[in-house]
Amino acid sequence: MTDLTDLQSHLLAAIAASPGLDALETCRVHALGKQGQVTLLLKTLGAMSPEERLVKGPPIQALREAVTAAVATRKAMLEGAALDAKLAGERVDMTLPVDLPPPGSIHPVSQVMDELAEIFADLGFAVATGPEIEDDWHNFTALNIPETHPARAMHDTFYVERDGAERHVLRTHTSPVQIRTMLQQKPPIRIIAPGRVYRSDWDATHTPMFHQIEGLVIDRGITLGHLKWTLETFLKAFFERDDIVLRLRPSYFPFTEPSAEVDVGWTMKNGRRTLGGSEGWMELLGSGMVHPRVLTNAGLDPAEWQGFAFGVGVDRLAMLKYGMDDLRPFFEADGRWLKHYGFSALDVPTLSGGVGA
Ligand code: 2U9
Repeated sequence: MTDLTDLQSHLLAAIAASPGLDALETCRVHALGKQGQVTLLLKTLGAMSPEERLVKGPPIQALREAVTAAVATRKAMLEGAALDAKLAGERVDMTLPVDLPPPGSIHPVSQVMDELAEIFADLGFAVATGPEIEDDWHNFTALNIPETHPARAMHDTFYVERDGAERHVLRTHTSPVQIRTMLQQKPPIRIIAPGRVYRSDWDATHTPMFHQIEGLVIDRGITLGHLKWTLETFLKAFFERDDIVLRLRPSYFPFTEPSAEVDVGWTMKNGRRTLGGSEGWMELLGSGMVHPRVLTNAGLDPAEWQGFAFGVGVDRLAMLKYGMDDLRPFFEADGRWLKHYGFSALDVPTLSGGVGA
């Protein structure tokens, strides 16, 4: 009996001290395996007389049960500890910063639009928007381009046909936004109208959809001088150079009178044409004083109110500022091009920090 008690203490101590599941299995085999110490004791029962077995059997069975229970308890404990260690190792620290760079970037057109909005906000201009599907009156007629006017041919228009409905167009310029603003708001008005416009044209310098920004100022006593100062101030801020020189050339647009095309001077620097100075000229904007008939169409008396307007391609501004020579990749959604020319979402243009990224 004392032998059995000693054996049980010895086995239970070894089981309780086994450091891992492998060591525990070794203990179990030593005690309960085919040649195990407890198994060999159980085998001795077969050779005993019934009387002797009645006396010696229960303590041996009790030993077997105690060892089996101790193995199960220790096993559950070791498995629980192993699971806890695994979970602790796999825990994700949500407070750690992600070290991958964000996969996207800001398209140059969006960046330039933001820069323009920032520059014109500083000059007191609000941003106005309007529909991209326009009716004929807002896109053409109100802007002094009636049905028979040859200027309609200047715009290769996409027409939108709808059964029974008045003919609509994909706006060919953002000018209808200014018409809508003048009809809704009393002067003085100072707005820019940025957005998508559509013309049926497709080559290295023309895409069927492109981006424009137009500006409109309506007030009393507005002159070409105000127009030139505004454009000069805007272009100096946009190209971040003080030596920007403008040249206004007489031109024709149906919605402005007089009309002027605006050239910007450039100089040769390291074999490249660089904006600034006046060695040569490149055409950049269209502009003029709002035509009296356009003012009348928008419900304003031209004897009281005058205004200037201008228009410029945003894609062209982006190409000039950021050195791209082909317009088509702007619209091809090529990740490599965007990676090269795109901007960080965190580089928000500000006048104090310089609008350019
Ligand atoms: C109203 C009155 C006048 C907007 C103007 C231009 C001249 C012009 C072109 C530049 C390059 C379009 O993107 S482009 O092809 N724009 O030349 N735009 S004046 O004049 C207006 C607009 C609205 C009510």
